[in-house]
Amino acid sequence: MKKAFITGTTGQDGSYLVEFLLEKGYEVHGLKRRASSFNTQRIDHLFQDIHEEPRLRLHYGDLTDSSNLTRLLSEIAPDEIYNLGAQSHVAVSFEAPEYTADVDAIGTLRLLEAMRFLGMEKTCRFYQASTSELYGLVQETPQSETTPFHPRSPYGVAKLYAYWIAVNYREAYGMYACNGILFNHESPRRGETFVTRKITRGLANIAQGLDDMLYMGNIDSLRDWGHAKDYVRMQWMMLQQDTPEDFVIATGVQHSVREFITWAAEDLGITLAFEGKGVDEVAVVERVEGDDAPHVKPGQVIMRIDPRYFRPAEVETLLGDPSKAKAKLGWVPEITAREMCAEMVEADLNAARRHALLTAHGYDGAQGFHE
Ligand code: NDP
Ligand code: GDR
Repeated sequence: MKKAFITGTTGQDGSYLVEFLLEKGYEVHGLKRRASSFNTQRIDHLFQDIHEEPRLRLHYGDLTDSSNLTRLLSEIAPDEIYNLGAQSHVAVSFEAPEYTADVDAIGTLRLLEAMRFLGMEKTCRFYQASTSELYGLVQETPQSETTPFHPRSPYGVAKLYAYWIAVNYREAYGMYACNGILFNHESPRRGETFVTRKITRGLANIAQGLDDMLYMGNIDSLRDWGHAKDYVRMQWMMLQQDTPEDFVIATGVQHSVREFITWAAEDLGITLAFEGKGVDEVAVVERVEGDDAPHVKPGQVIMRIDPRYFRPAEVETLLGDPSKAKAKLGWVPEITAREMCAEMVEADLNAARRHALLTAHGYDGAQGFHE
């Protein structure tokens, strides 16, 4: 039985990767941060009784803690390491640049050094969660494995270090280390403050009368969105090759944030019109059909721009070229961005309905719901 060690197990990708590897028959060890409240919601459905030789085991730890990482690797002796753990929010990285660098850049070094210290260079394979944010101010379109990097945030810069240190350890010590340069990928498990989830959750709440306005940043921004489920499959495939290589993972199709808002509204039976320009742009309801949005009326403004969500330096456009992954690994994404949006809206609408029902019956205990 192969053993995998995953950092970021409790995040979006970690949760799908754990599911995927358990199905493949792996013994999976996940790093979990100590938190003052439960932080394992995304993997709770995978828990196995610790008294019955579970194939999923969680270990307390942190990417800022070298001795913890070294001890865990020594005890577990994994065949594969997936380094998905990160302070992954681009806007937050401007607020906490030093922490972001510590976790995202030096955290990667700590893992690679632990592998070297333990003599695991030839026995363990390493996957680094690299990102399209490396391209930042894009030098060519679409972006491929050979496009020059120009990161635009402390997050992007930290991930640039992580990218190169993985390449360096591959070249210097012959390690099987590779980078997946993944473009944005989403799902119903996406963190609530990333743009797609903010939109699907925000509009579902408005539809159910739990909120009345969605405040957005730069809705002209263009992204290449895929589904996290498709992308974790690729993370595993990258570690099963004869030689380690870096791959771009993307759909090759680009949409704007405004388009995503339009789709999510459509999935709730709401037709929107965008009026005004710049910070004065608003989304006005033109028509409402079906019974998913009983609290929304024609003429109502349900989205405004709030400059607080603008970033000090923005990545305006990203479009990936996944040709290498297609040619060498036979990988093609199965879920389109439009289909993914519908899945996310459905999940958020179900959650909003449950909360609306509880609230209507006097249970105002939908804690954290309006945060
Ligand atoms: P999430 O933000 O959903 O998950 C991040 C994970 O990292 C969480 O499990 C989090 O723990 C953990 N983490 C944060 N800080 C630390 C730390 N100091 N020590 C240990 N673990 C930590 O991200 P995603 O699942 O979306 O992304 C996975 C990886 O892929 C990240 O590295 C991200 O930067 C990268 N990436 C993501 C893309 C995307 O579009 N989703 C695209 C390209 C790259 P906790 O749950 O306790 O917060
Ligand atoms: P990104 O994702 O920065 O690309 O990083 P995010 O969903 O946060 O933003 C995408 C684009 O939407 C614009 N935007 C807003 N973003 C947020 N979060 N909130 C808003 O209100 C809003 N309004 C407009 C942003 O300015 C941006 O242009 C994600 C993360 O998962 C990274 O970890 C990963 O590396 C990259 O994707 C690829």
